[in-house]
Amino acid sequence: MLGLSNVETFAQGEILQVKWTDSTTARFHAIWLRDHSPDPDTLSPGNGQRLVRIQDLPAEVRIDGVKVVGDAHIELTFLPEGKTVTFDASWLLANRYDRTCIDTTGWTRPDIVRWGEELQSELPVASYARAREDSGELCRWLSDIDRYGVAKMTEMPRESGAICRVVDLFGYVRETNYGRFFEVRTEVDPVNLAYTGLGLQVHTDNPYRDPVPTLQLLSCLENSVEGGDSIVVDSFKAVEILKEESPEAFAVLAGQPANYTYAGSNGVYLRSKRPMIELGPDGELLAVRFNNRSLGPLTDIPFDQMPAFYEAYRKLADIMERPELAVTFKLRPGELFIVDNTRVTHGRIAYEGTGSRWLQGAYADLDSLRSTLAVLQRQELGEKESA
Ligand code: NM2
Ligand code: OGA
Ligand code: ZN
Repeated sequence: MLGLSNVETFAQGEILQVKWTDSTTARFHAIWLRDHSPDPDTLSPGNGQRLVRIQDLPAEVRIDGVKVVGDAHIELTFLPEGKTVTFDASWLLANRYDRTCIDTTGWTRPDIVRWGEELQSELPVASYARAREDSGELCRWLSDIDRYGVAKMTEMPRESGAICRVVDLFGYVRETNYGRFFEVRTEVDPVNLAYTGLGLQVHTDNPYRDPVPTLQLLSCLENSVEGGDSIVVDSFKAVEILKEESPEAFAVLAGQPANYTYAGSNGVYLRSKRPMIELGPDGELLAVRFNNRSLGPLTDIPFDQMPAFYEAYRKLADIMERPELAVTFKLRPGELFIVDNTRVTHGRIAYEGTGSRWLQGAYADLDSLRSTLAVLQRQELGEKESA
């Protein structure tokens, strides 16, 4: 653990500067520190939730007096309250925001790996049987999904609905109008083109929902037909290429709202208005919505911008279909794949003829996947440290 080398205040106590022994230096504002005071009147000791409103904290808060306690704690007194609180120096280090060398692109999280066809031979995979028994194996699988946005699972129980047991490993099924889980096979009078033998261009599912399900799973019970191979493409990679090759096209898709709709079955009329490329306030790439079947009438794009939008959409679609971006595989009975549905698009080639194809699908969400992952990682770290 890093020790403290110097702690002082500036600007009449409005700023605290902390220097650690590796010469990492970070400034903190008094209001930020006061807001995060780890005392039982500010943060509930049981659950860490804040007990006060922002207006309960003095706007003119200043730090009056700093004391280093041992090598790992800093004691601060806040005025005008005269409140003394002890901060953990390693907590401050982990949560510092005064970083000059902050990644200014800030485009995707640094641990996200954008991939193309090279992932074909290294598609992350885990066995259901092992992941259920071994939390290290589960942790690795979830971490791969977090980083690559896609993974396979093998050795699933060969029974209808087993897909929900995979979701149980990390989170909760997101039930929708399609059911808790749904059958993906050729049907008479299909309510969705997924329930036919047609090929499906790579897409993210349910862009017409807001919020969209952030994880999609597809499991295989039978697949003896000709065709029906699965395709996955990292849309974050595709968008990166679009941004490089045509910044204007990127700007249009990120800057104009698209409309998505689904009204294929009785009693359902889903609509959303969201950009095809969604960026955060700092320019971070947050999500892609790409689905040729479900793009609704675009009604909220200015008349003059419409041709540019369609041109940009075509460009992105062309990139999405570049062979060097595609990873393909044919699901076998007992196998499943999962995608981050805000990022990795999936599709299939057409199938027909003799044999049968029976997949099941389900939705879930990334928040609980990442939560489970974080808990398992902390557990692993603890085990390593105590070993
Ligand atoms: N199904 C498989 O988002 C979509 O409409 C793709 C979804 C019907 C649940 C298909
Ligand atoms: C879907 C889908 C692909 C397939 O159900 O959403 O994209 O392989 N299916 O059937
Ligand atoms: Zn789909």
